[in-house]
Amino acid sequence: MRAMTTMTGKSLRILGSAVFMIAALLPAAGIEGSEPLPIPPILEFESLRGGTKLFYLEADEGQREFIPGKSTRTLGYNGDYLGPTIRVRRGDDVIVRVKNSLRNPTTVHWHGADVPADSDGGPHQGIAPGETWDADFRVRQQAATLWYHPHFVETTGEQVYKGLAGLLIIDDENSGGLGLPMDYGVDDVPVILQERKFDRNGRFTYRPSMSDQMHGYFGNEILVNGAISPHKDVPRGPVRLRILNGSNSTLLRITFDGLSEFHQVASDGGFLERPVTLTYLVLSPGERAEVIADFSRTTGSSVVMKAETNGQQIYDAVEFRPAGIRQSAWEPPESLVTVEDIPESEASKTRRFAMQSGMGARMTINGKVMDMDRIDERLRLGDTEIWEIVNRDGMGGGMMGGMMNQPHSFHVHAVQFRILDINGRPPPAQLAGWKDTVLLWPGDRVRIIARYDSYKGLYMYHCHLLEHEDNGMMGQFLIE
Ligand SMILES: [Cu+2]
Repeated sequence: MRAMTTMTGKSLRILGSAVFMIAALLPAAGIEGSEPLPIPPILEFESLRGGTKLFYLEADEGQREFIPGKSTRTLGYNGDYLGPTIRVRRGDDVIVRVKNSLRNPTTVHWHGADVPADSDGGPHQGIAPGETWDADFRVRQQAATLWYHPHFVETTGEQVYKGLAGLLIIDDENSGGLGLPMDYGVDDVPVILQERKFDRNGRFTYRPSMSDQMHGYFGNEILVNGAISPHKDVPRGPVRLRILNGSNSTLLRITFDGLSEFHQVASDGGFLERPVTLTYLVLSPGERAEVIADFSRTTGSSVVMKAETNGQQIYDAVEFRPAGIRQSAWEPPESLVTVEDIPESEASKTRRFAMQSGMGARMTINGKVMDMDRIDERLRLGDTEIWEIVNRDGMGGGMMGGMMNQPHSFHVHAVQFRILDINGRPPPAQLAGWKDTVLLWPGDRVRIIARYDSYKGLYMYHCHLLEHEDNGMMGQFLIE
């Protein structure tokens, strides 16, 4: 609970981004006695004949002392908590060989990746305990910060919660030449944020009550790459942070105490057209953002990344300690990439998806809970479609919908999409690039457009609040 402020007050539980209070009226005190920010290692690979890169992942049980003197039972890939960073280039042929050493079935899903359906790692690619599964794909998409995590039926929340997640970073021919920091672990730093609940004995408790299943499982600490309030020594210059909200259901509003602004350069699926200057950043579960924090602009010895939750907690997530020669102020490049528009006129169809709490703790899309044996939507390979998503758990939803003011986070497999509009208005610049997950505040209506032109096969769309996903807020689409 150290370095955390708990706020209460029902009046704050109101709609939209106003659920986040203005963070950081506290002084930028350093975090005393903290451990260094762990950096997930880059996973080594074997080169096969023909150049295919073969990576090995093993999901296993472990334990870690997140809280000194208290041992926590965890799950991890190739280690006790989280997993290594898998780093590949556009054009690579990749096999990831996954061994399941857990006691339960699992899968590994490549969130945001353009991969064949049978390598997607969705609920149909279950790996039984003791078994091994190969994901086999060619990297065809642009540079981006993606991630991987389990996606088995109804146990995704628990397995991710206990530690199964890692980053998948894609480089391409453009990404090295943009003048962005790219020294991994030094000035190009992964930041995996996960709100977690520890009990008095330091154990992860994952026993969602009915209310937790409806609203999401929140916590009392935030882990950053698996550490509580760690610190990171950084150069006194621009530092790129690859931020993932890896929480189960917690929305995060991120600010920097000691830096009045920062620059977002990439969203879920890759670079934005040009850097966007921000004072805060909101990420729902599953979303990523790459930002440049320019530590040449701070005179102090410490900048604290604050993470404020929609459960009204404010955490000191990580303390950055700039050191060394002050570099000149970072000049954002005029442009990063060209983000090609998908014209609405190209769309052959508009589909509608209503996200809504159902009976009990069941969660629905278009009134249905997930059924492995039901195909919800059939698409034609090569088609462009507009999907209109509405969060009915808002004001004015009637008896069923109006009871809850519940955000949702809509994720589509197989594609990166563009947001056409949010409640009829064009998205803000930081949401105008490639996305695979979009936050819907209560009552929101969001239209997205995508080309379903990669592979035939069965893929998922779902709420990325994992308690909602596990309780049925998921559907299947077949590209044929
Ligand atoms: Cu949801």
